[in-house]
Amino acid sequence: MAQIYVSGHRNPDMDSIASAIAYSRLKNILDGENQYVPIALGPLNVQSKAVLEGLGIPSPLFVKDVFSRVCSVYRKPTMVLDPDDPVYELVNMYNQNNPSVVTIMDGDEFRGLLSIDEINRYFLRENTGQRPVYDILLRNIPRVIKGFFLKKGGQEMIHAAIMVGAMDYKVFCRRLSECGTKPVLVVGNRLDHIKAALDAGLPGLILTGMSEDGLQQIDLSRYNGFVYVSHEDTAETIRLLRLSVAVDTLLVHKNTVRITDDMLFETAKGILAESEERGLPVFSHLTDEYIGFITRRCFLNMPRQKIIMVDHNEAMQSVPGLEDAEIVEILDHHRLDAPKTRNPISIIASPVGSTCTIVYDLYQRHSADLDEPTARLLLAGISSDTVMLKSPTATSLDMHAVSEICSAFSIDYDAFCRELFSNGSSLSSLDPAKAVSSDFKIYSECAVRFGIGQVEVTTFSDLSDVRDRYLAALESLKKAEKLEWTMLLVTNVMSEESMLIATEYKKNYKLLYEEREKGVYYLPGVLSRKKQLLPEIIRVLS
Ligand SMILES: [Mn+2]
Repeated sequence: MAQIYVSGHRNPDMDSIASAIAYSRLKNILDGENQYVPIALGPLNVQSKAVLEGLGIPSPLFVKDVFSRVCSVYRKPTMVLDPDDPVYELVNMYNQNNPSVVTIMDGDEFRGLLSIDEINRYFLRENTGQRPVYDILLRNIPRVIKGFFLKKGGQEMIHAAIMVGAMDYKVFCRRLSECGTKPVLVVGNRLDHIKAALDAGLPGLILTGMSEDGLQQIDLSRYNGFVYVSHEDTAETIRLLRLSVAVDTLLVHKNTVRITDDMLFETAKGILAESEERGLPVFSHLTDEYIGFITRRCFLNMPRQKIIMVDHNEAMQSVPGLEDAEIVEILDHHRLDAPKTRNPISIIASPVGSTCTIVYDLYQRHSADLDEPTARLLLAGISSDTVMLKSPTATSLDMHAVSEICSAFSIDYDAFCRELFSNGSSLSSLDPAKAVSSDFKIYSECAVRFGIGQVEVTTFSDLSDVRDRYLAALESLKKAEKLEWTMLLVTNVMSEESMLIATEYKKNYKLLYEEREKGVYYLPGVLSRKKQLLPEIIRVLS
């Protein structure tokens, strides 16, 4: 079951929030195979918050971006060994499961990753010319070689070479005396050799093919090393002894870049490509704990977050990381400037007053059950986007949806709108920075990047007093977003007209509107940013 995000635009307004929630609900009714989750790309505006609270509908999930990250591709460790475990077990894991890497954990502490490369290196190291020396961990011997300890000396770990006592007694004694570091001796039922080895103080003896009688005759009273009785023959005993070495000795610690689960897919892929390792460990960016590893196989396909765009279709107004995501559907009432998609998708775009009208229409078309909270939510979205159906963007379809919802749930539309716009305020009651940015849209036209915010008020009376503060807020937003022009459409929902506060734009231009004072224009009858203001701005730019 895939999780599919249903997302409105950045700086979400009532229509974006309402259509994302209501459309997710419809999709979940129609499609049981996937899970549709409404998301918000920023904090809700006052109106949306009040409507959701009033209807008892939870706020959408806040999502910062949809970049693909390591967290969706790393692999949890299933093959784990303790640093003391014998190489024998590691080799068995490879024979049975051929894992890409095996994790070495000392309790909760991450020690390293081992791959077939380290096993190869271990056996190659044995053939570098000199007699190899091993770290023999005594407690591993019975785990690997069938047999028992006749005596355990004081040392748990012995650093020694391995020697076989198969030669003639005299040759053997000479060899022993010539040895630099004393070896661990593997020897059969040869009592003279055994006695010489005990006297020479070798660190340990492994006896093969011993008779009961022979064992009785060995005097260990003055010997401090270990004696192990193997049930295997000499060749097999030596082979297994080399495999009893702890995996810890195979770990070579290098300073590699730390991979965390929040790292971007492409970044981690690049690091792994540069590295000579088969796998790199992954740590939680929150707790710093080891959580798994990445291998090259993790990066064959980038997992893409599936997303339905509602109430917008332009990448610039959409969730950051959209380029990593898979757009599966678009539901919108704006001009079309959608990103290229990889697969065929469904687009429902219609020049109606609100995306919620399209969602309402889809509920009708699918005869899906529309419950009262969702119906009221759609009504709020339509009324907000069309300014109570007064905006020139409002169509007969919007009006039809409103009248059907109102009659189905006996809603007094005037009272509904009065409550919906009761948060409408005056400019001086708002924080300029917030008012300018809360419903702010960025456009790119004629190679000019500019942005227009919109705010609804119930009076213009205080505009002159606060003009400078709003212009300053627009200037800093212009800088922060690296734009060439920023403006705020201040819409009076009562008198159905707007004022535009605009920063200076470099070229000589002349807006069709009357400039009432420096940077403030009067826009009679203008309620819609996209349908009325935007065409005029584009005209000026082109
Ligand atoms: Mn809309």
